[in-house]
Amino acid sequence: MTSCSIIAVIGAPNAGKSTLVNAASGTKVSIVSPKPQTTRFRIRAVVMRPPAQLILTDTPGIFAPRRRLDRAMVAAAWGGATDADMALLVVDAKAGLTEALTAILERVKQLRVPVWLVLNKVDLVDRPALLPLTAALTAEVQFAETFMISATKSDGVDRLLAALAARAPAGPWLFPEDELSDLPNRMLAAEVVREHILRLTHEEVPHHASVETESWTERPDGSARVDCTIYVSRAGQKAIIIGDGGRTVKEIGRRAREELIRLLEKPIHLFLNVKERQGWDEERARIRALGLEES
Ligand SMILES: Nc1nc2c(ncn2[C@@H]2O[C@H](COP(=O)(O)OP(=O)(O)OP(=O)(O)O)[C@@H](O)[C@H]2O)c(=O)[nH]1
Ligand SMILES: [Mg+2]
Repeated sequence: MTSCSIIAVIGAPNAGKSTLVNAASGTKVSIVSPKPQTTRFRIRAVVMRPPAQLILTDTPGIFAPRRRLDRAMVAAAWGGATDADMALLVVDAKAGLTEALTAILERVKQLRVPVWLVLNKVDLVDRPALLPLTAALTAEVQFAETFMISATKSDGVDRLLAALAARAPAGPWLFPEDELSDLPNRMLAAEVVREHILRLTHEEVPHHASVETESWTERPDGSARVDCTIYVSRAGQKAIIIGDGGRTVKEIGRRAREELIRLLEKPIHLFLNVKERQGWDEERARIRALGLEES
């Protein structure tokens, strides 16, 4: 008899949620960067542990939102948790009990679904230091289970998946078993471009950049032409993304293209166009284009 569980992966920005989801699925479904607020919308990864199918929902990090975009992101994260059978609260063990995490715990208490605590980045801290942190967290919220993992090293991830599979409620699989994620290729391309913007630019630029795939054309030779637009809020940000003589945007394109070729296993011709669009992060259409609904 098959079983199936929808598991929301929630937590503060930069806790390692997307890294965990990628480690669990054995491929890259969600972009990762050292900067907070990397993930902007929910992405479902399908992880097969027959007879169980685990659907891990990666969500945006939860923080105090200011912009319309931020509010939609945080709403997507909490929405992910309410729609799920259970939730994993991923905590950066190095960062510990931050103010942001304290605020998240307050709302986690009100969730109706079971929540497991996943202490991540244990490779960065001494084991003894984990005990007071675990005690402080479990004093706040009654977690059904606690796991200690290193998502980058894939330490403890298998054990976590085995426990999730054992607990999955009986029922039919919701996705075809060879499906890795629910992310369409157009969104994947835009996300991979954004990942390299996050990696190659700094300060306010990454958070004011958004990427949309304008067109995707399959060619008779089996390759695809992909045109993406990078939206930024100000002329200065556009200049930074373009770089001296177009150096930065070329490098973003080169890295993104290489990665897309690897992920999609076909030749890709990637064209990037940078547009200044003041206030895009307050624009409903741009936010909807990211797959976010407003609450
Ligand atoms: N040392 C170490 N670093 C980790 C681990 N897991 C994630 N990281 C790093 O932490 C940073 C953030 O990882 P992400 O997976 O993007 O974090 P996230 O929680 O998805 O972040 P948002 O999408 O911004 O909410 C990246 O630089 C990761 O490489 C871990 O187990 N150990
Ligand atoms: Mg993420």
